[in-house]
Amino acid sequence: MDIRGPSGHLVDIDQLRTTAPSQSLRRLSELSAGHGGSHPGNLDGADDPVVYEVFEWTTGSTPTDLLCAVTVLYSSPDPEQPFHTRGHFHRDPDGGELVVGLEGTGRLELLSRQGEVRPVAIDPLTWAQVPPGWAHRVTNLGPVPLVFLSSCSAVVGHDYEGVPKEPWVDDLLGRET
Ligand code: PAN
Ligand code: ZN
Repeated sequence: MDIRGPSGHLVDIDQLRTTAPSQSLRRLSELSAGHGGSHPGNLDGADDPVVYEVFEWTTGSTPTDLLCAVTVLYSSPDPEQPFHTRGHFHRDPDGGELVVGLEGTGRLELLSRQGEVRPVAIDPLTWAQVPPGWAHRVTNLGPVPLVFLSSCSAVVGHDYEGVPKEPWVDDLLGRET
């Protein structure tokens, strides 16, 4: 059975933009520490590209409700500085997450409060788990957009404080794993 749509892709990004009830994006300048150092102010769209878009659905806002997100993480023009998501801890220390790769290839990176880093490969239709208490981000290591689905409690909360903007993993080492 072929589960791909007419475009040959599992995910139709234009359709996500039309239908997803909650949408956000991050540009390079917001993530600058890991993407080529400092960026001058007043960057225009070409100099300050969209690094990723996030599309979210939720069943409600109680602890038993679920949040589902699809992130489209674009491929960096510089393979030495691959694009990654910002990364966060969950405010709920018991709140883990399921991550499922849909398109493209990359790496889920886990970071403990003690500074331990665990890289996990992300490939199409493979899944990985974010254990409760670990910060997490995803890095695109391929030439095409990395699209992945995340699911967790709707009230898990995102905490970006104390999460380093710098790369957590040596990217050349990471590509060999
Ligand atoms: C994901 C992330 C998404 C964007 O849905 O929120 O990939 O990453 P940042 O939140 O770090 O910008 C998730 O982990 N939800 O909990
Ligand atoms: Zn999360």
